[in-house]
Amino acid sequence: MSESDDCLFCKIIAGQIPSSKVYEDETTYAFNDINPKAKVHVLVVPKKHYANVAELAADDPTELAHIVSIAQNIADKEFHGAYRLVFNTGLDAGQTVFHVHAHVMTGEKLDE
Ligand code: IU
Repeated sequence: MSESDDCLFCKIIAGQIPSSKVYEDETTYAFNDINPKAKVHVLVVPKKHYANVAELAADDPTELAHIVSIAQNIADKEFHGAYRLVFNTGLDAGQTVFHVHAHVMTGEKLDE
């Protein structure tokens, strides 16, 4: 079994678990967070499995830049280009799903 066989977000990307899709292209998938922390809270994930943003940045910085541009596009549409972008990295930082995901929070003025 490969590590991604047991990965929740790999299953969401594959359509084996339902999600509220916001955007999809060849390399990247975005869906609404099931437990939103802002009016608009989207998770943007590479289709290829990486455990965290450091692994993604080391292996495919172009995909990381692509994820940032998707975040920007969501925020341009939802809240005049203002957004918070978070990559929780490691258990002690609150990462609970070990398939890298950008939290894009927007749609309203955010607390500081
Ligand atoms: P974290 O950075 O790994 O803690 O973020 C995981 C996010 O995945 C968290 O905000 C959850 O609400 C979200 N999530 C989801 O959208 N759908 C799910 O089935 C599960 C978690 I489990």
